Amino acid sequence: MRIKSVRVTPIAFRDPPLLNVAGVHEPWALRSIIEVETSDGRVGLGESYGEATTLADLDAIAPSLIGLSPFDLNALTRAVYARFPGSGDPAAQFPAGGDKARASALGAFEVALLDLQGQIAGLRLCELLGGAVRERVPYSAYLFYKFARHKDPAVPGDDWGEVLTHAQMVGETRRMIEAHGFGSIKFKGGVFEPEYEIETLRALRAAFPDHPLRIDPNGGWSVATTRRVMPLLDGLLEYLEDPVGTLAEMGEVARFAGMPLATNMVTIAFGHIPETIRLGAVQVILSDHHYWGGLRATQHLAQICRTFGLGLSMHSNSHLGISLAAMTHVGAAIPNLAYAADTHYPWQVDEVIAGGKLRFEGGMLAVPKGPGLGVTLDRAALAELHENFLRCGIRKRDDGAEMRKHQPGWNGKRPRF
Ligand code: GKR
Ligand code: MG
Repeated sequence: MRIKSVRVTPIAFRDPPLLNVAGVHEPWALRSIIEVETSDGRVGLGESYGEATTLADLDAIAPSLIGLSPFDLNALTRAVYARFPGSGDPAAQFPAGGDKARASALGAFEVALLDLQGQIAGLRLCELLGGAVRERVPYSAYLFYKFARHKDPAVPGDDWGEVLTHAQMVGETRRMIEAHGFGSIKFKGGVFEPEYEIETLRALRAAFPDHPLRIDPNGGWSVATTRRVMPLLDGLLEYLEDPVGTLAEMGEVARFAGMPLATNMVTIAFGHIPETIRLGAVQVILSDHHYWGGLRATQHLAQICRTFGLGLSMHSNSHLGISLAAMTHVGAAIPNLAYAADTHYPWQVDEVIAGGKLRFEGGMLAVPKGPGLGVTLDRAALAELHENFLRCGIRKRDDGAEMRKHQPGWNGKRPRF
């Protein structure tokens, strides 16, 4: 059985005005939906970034997949690498660093081929990855400060309202936890002065005394600022995520931090691991199959983390159900997944998979019942979300430009504090 056709459909879905160090989310988030069809009519699915550069890569690679066996992942790797000559070691099974576009393209197609393999074998994707060590994967409540609505009056509001105060954040968290049962809290910082955000954390600690807490300023603090606020964080956090913006700075912070440091910003490829270990800069890697090179690369990373005594969890951007299904399969197959994974999913009201949104229970997502990813496309929804993409005019995420509509003087400089 061979690959007969490959379709990449850009989509845009509604996204609330969530705040972060880079600015504020635009009204539309972009993704790409990948369909790889075999000669016998099966369709394997993938989901990835939807920016113009990713779409150009995926479209350029797609024709070279025609005729391949969906089991030939090494041929997939060669086809993907041919698009990026000179971007890294062509013999490396998984990209090494400095080649995020290549790793992202590989991850996008790899999931679709693994979905096909599962369908052909009649096995769930997690079984192809070695078997489920857990049937339900834990996720965390992912909290953001947010504006009440987008600047453009034509964009309909969401029903979360404004979240800028400690009390509003406690309300947001309560709603998120009541709806989905999450047992851990990830709080997106880098928006206000750290002392203010730590007050918000204290309010969360008081309201949810048993939920592990994390804050992620996305590299928005300087080393000096992080040193200043470290005593205030003492005893509050499960881990501190990307307080500062470079690997060297994370190494400096690690020398005085009283808690583990996590990252999805400074150790983002295999080639970064030796220096990460040398500096002792990071204790938890937040993997993301979208840019580490796929689900097998994520497993490979998990093994490296075990070898070096690092914790592992998963990072998220705004995404829909195909990505969540893929995360859940790999999360089910990784024995040393140490923390509840991040997901933006509860912020999304749109969906592209048949049957509507996947449901968390007790903060966990059950592995979709197979075969493969265990999810299929809702074609009407895909068409509608593609229409959104055509109409919305956004081709590259720009949280800073969106922020300037609210605060014209915004410059997005980092570290902000
Ligand atoms: O969606 O605003 C956001 C996040 O800040 C996202 O862009 C990050 O990639 O979630 C992410 C993170 O953990 O750093
Ligand atoms: Mg992060």
